[in-house]
Amino acid sequence: MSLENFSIIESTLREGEQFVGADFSTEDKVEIAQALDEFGVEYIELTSPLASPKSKQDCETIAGLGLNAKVLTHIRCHKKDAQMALDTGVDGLDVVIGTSSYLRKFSHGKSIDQIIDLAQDVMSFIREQAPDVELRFSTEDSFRSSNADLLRVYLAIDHLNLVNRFGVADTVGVATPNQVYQLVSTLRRLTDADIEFHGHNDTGCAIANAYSALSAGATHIDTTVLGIGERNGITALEGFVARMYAYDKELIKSKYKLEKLRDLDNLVAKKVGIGVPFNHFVTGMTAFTHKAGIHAKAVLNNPETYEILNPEDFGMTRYISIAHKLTGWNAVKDRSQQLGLELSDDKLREIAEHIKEVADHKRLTLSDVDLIIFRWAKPEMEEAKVKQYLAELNV
Ligand code: HCA
Ligand code: CU
Repeated sequence: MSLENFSIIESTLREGEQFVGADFSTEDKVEIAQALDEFGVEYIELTSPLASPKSKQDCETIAGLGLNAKVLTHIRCHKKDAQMALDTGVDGLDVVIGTSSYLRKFSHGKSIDQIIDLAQDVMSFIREQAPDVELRFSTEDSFRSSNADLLRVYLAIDHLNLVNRFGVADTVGVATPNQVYQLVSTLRRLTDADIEFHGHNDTGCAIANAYSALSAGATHIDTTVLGIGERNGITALEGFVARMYAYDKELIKSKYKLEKLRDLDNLVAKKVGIGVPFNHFVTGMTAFTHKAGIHAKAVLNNPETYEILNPEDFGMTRYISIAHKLTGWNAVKDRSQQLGLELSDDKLREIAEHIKEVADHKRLTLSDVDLIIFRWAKPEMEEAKVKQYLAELNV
């Protein structure tokens, strides 16, 4: 298994625009596209120019920014869409058509034979117009389409040798990592093009599915910042990057500017009117917070004991929570040192016991704990003086 050569297709400006809270202005899109480009994603996918007149202008604007990332737009499998998309000057087209019985019946009403005819026609048209454009053909709701149908469609297109990439989409978030592995490896075996995976997160498998797709030979993964998209969204950029970091830290550090992730998340969160979820991958408030005394002790000795991600690589800081009944004397020692106190182990043990007793009866804050530490370490010091000292220390 070699996962080194993958690219991120960042779809915050397409799938992300389908998130209920998103309504990006041109300025928003430019700002987000630039932030994604600085982070280092390889592709930026934009809403179809057919969506609205403004969407068309935005494709032109972003295609003209001269970003390092390639700019793609996402269209239905129609010649009219294709022509309009080509006219915007983007680097590539992501073409999609539904193949599941649901979409055939309740969306476009076409049979598999009609889908094949149309797709061959549209792909050939695009290649005639634009021999160098990067071209991807994908099926929507791939994982609720019959395997036989899917293969007929993909093989018919593969036969024409026109596309750079095939996409598979878990449109409703139903696929498991095993199913993704099987479909991607089958396509890998039977076709010559690169393979892109797009996965929704309805059942919490989006990141695992993306990883499974890469393990099976996929080359491109769709993500959005904070995972935003239709319903509860798709593979989150931060989670996917964290997963790949756990696979090969140095590779990911060299591919992306990880320390820019937090600002990118804050930017997008603000634009779509949400906060970064407390437990979000990498950038969530508690992502690097340790609590239990046993954890705190080991983390203070060597953070890797309980951390697969090094917060510093992401410009984040580790936090050890001590204001609770699960605390331990090693964590209290660390905090005491931050407060400028050198205390004996016996003293620290006593203080930790006391904090536990108090915490059994009331909720503590870090300031409460700091005061307790001082009361035990320096009983002679007046409380007003302690408070002034702590305020000046500002830790
Ligand atoms: C959608 C379509 C899509 C397309 C994915 C792709 C999906 O529902 O808006 O083209 O790869 O999830 O199927 O986002
Ligand atoms: Cu989608």
